[in-house]
Amino acid sequence: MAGMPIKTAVTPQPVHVGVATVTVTGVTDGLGELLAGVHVQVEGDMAHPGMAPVFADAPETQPGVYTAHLNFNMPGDWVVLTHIRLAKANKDVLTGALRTAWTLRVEKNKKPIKKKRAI
Ligand SMILES: [Cu+2]
Repeated sequence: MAGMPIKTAVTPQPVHVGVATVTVTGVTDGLGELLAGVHVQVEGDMAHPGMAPVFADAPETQPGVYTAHLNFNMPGDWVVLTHIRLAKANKDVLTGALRTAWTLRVEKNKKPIKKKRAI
């Protein structure tokens, strides 16, 4: 797997105090295919201590394009972090999990039932 070629862009440039648009692209399966069920959030942190971070959800506004409106509420140095949460499972993962559970159940069913002892 080649990894995700994630890109984050902030507009307008130069960035000024106030709401800016943060665009995240390149969330793929590593082979170039877009992923479904992805949740993207961006976080803005100031370099100096004592500032609460700002967050914004980035819904998918076009296929593979996630757009957030982040409020840079103070002049200074900001760091933008991108949080990407992938869908928890896909068909292959679920199929494998169900097959494993089925196999374990069948094996357990072959064992004799132990009667619980009354206390
Ligand atoms: Cu600040």
